[in-house]
Amino acid sequence: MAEEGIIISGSELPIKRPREEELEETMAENNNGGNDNGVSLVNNGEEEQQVNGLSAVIPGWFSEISPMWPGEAHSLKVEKILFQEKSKYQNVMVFQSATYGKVLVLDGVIQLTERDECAYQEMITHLPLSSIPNPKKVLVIGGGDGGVLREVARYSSVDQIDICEIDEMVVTVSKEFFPEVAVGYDDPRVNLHIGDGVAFLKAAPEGTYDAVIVDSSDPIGPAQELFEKPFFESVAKALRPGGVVCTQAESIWLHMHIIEDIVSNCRQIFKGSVNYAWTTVPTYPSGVIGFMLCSTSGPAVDFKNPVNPIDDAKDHGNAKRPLKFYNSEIHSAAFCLPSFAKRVIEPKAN
Ligand code: SPD
Repeated sequence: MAEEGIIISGSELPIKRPREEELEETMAENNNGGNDNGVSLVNNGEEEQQVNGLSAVIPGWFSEISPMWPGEAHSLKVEKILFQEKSKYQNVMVFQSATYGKVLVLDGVIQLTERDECAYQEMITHLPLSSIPNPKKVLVIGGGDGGVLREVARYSSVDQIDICEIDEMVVTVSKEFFPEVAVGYDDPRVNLHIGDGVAFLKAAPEGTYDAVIVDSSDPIGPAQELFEKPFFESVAKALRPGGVVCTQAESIWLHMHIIEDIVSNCRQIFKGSVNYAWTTVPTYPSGVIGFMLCSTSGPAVDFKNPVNPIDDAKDHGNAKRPLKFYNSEIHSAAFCLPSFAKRVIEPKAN
């Protein structure tokens, strides 16, 4: 029987769905006065910090506390805080960690680390782009750090790479502190638009893009609308027949209720293929992250069997380095779901 506040989300695992009021309570409890997600950013001081009576985990460590993953917090040892400022949209921070290189944090949530960013950026890009022949026009929504651009730039068939990032500070900070990620901006095919991705897509002429990649942060804060049905409708409209979208789609361990909603919306909107894939990223909550892959009606797309393999390409394009994470085997493996997730995501198959 489900406890109050616990919803069995169509699976045998008790997936906690934080109710609105629980989220608010958690945020209030963890509020450290400067961060909406209630993150404990702990100084390098000797004394254990107290945050509203709660122990601030371990001094000198960054702990990622958020109502999106209640009751747990991954921590990284901080060597030095390199940047911290509030942009128009969010808190932006960069710190040097002891074990993962430099880390980019938005509103208290890790977006990338130098050590494991390859896994996320390569997968969110190559899962969709290796699945269609000759992608030409690609749109990236979010992704202001430039890592997805770096990966899109590997495809010589691509002649236009548009990116719409809401927060200019993410772009400037990435260029300053993460040159190996922001190298994506050096490609002459890239057109950067600073603005709201939702509005950008609404205004895009119908059938413009071969692929849209939605590299968003989590659905609290500026990225919230990127997880909602009207946004997916705009994506479908902006894609050509048989065009593909790949969106950041959270963790099967933490967010099955969010994934269930995304899958249900996508099944209604995208009349081609609809698939969920996932991969490991050690510094993301629960150590995994998923991707929603869909195609519009038109030429069929089989995401599980890519027609445009990239991993044996000799030319690395403007990425200037070989792939670190992605390969054909990992592509196929990404679509293998644990049984509890399969029952929710692929109900017809069970
Ligand atoms: N929980 C954090 C998910 C962040 C996904 N976006 C990362 C941006 C990297 N380009």
